[in-house]
Amino acid sequence: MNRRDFLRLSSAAAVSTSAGRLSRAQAAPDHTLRIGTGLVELSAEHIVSTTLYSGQFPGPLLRLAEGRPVTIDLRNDTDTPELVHWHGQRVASDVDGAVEEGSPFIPPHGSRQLTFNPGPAGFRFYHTHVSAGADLNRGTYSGQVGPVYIEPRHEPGAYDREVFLVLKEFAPSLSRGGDMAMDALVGVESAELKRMAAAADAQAGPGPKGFEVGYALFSINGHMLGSGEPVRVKHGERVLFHILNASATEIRSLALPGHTFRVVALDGNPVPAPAEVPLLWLGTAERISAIVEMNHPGVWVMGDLADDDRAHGMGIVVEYAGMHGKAHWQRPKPYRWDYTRFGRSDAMAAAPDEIIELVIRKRNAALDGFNQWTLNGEAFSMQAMKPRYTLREGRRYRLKLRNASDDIHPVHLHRHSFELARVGGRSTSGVIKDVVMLGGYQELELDFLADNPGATLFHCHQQLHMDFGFMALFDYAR
Ligand SMILES: [Cu+2]
Repeated sequence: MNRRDFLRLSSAAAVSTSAGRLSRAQAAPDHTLRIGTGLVELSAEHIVSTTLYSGQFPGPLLRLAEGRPVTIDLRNDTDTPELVHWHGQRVASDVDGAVEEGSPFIPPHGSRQLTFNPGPAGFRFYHTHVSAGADLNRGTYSGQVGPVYIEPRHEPGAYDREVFLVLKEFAPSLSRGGDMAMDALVGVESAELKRMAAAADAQAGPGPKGFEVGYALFSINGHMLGSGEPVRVKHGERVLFHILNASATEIRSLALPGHTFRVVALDGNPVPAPAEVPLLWLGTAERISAIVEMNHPGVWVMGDLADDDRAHGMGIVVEYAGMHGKAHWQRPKPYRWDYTRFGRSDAMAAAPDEIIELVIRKRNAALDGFNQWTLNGEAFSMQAMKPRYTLREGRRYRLKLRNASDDIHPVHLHRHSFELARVGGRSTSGVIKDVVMLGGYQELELDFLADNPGATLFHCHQQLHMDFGFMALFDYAR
């Protein structure tokens, strides 16, 4: 064992440094991420300036190995404090990158070094976790996102080519009202939740609707459709796509005309029942790994169903070897996303030790024109660090989420994975995720084992929702 290995193993917790003061445990990093302003050339005509990781969008793909400690230097070249969140990984609270959990900020023009054990295996990602509020230059509205692939100990390898796709909008602006994809999810609306939403709207009064965020430019891997290199494939190949919805606020769809997707993993976790679907729906921060058999030669647009978003860049060309010409798009038949297709229907999720019920409500335009979100009537407060729930290590919890709003909420639990127990009105088991879409006026039940002590954040991954109240903190009883 050399000194570096020794240091890595001995520094179980992260080491923080402010500018100019080096800690004794600084080691040579395996990876360095520099946070700073840079340009993204989405197309020849559209070049945006935003905050990036290491000057590129998406940030560098970090290939890590499950269980092999990694040291990462985070350098903040900006004038504002930053946070890097290791989304989907089972790390300590001070490494995770959420200030509500106790992770320190990376100071302006300062740095921080982390050492952690990557895991679980699969497709994860990293992104900033600062609150943006009304500042659309900050948080996940910026270009601070990058993919992580944690190599499993045994890779199944049933594919010929692996392609990472990061879906992302740029040039955000505020508007009143938006166009939420209401045809994305299966499931039944609850009359009671609708009544609760109507009552909340009546209470808010007749004013204008709260702000939503819209975008002028759309991209896959930092290029608008038609710019950048196509995905080049060969007839007969099986291509494994790892797709990340890196949007700050939007639900995305993706279809490839004449092809189907065999979904093998959700949020990086292999599903119990891989299944073929004609198109994909992904909430903010969700990942899908799907194998496409290339059996329909041509030049195709792999793109979003929304014509306007695709026309402004949300797509990428898939080109078969030997095929040339203009890329073709065909509108697929409507298809609603059903998580239970990939789960077990023959076995129920294990009974929980405790159920925590959370009712989600919207206060229309309650905060300077922005909607405020509450959980059981309480908006998250950074001062009080509430709402707050206490977990006991080793217990199995069921979160029962009841959405008294018409918005879809991609809800996210930090530092733990959860198992879907009931979604869209259907029971299931075996689908392990870290983000899941909760449909408008719907209910959702998800289970997790309290097996990673430390403060743990739960929130909607829609940046506007999390910044304006939709957040709760779990901590562990001592
Ligand atoms: Cu939400």
